[in-house]
Amino acid sequence: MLHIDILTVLPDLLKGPFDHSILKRAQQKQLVELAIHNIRDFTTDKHKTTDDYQFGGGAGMVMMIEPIDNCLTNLKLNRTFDEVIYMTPDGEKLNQSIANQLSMKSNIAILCGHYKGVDERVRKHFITKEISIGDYVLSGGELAAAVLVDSIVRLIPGVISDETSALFDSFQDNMLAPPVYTRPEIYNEWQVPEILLSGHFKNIEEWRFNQAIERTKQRRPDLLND
Ligand code: 6GU
Repeated sequence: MLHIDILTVLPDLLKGPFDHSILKRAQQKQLVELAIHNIRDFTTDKHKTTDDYQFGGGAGMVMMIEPIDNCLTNLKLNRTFDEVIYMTPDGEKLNQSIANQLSMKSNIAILCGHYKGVDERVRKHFITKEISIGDYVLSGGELAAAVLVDSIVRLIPGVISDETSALFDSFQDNMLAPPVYTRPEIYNEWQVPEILLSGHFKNIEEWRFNQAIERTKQRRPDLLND
């Protein structure tokens, strides 16, 4: 079973996303174990300080190394991490391939950055992988970590009830997914494509494949070149 430890100064921000729908059921079915840890619990001073002014001056607080070291050291008593990931806008950009690889690991730790960032020595000595979720800046790594965890967990066999459905996701073959329709067949004179009602499974598959290629060509030609 995949076990994911998340280190954050804002644990409440992360509880919501993991407590609904697919992520909730995956935990109930014991296909994944998610544990959120408050870095503040691993401080040793009476003010429970997790960040401080940066050396050399400049605006913005920096997350201190000691509470993070204490938290990781404590977690390492129980497990050996395959990856210790730091969520940061200057990390490697998340894609389906990274999610696929991480879904096959056993133990992952995810450190959420906040404020101005984290003391560089944390990155140098504790972090094995740095991930960004795109070229824009978030206030902290928590929402990014929720995105990463969702992308990983839904790939674990058994998490999605229809076993094959994750295989047909957009990006899974470097291709976008084809359009989908449901009832009613006609709404405001807008018809569902005839072929989807035909019952010819082979023709439907072919139509979906062609639609996927067309959509990818139109919207994300860069994917076809990879
Ligand atoms: Cl991982 N963190 C923050 N703070 N901003 C981001 C990000 C991560 N990925 C994209 N923007």
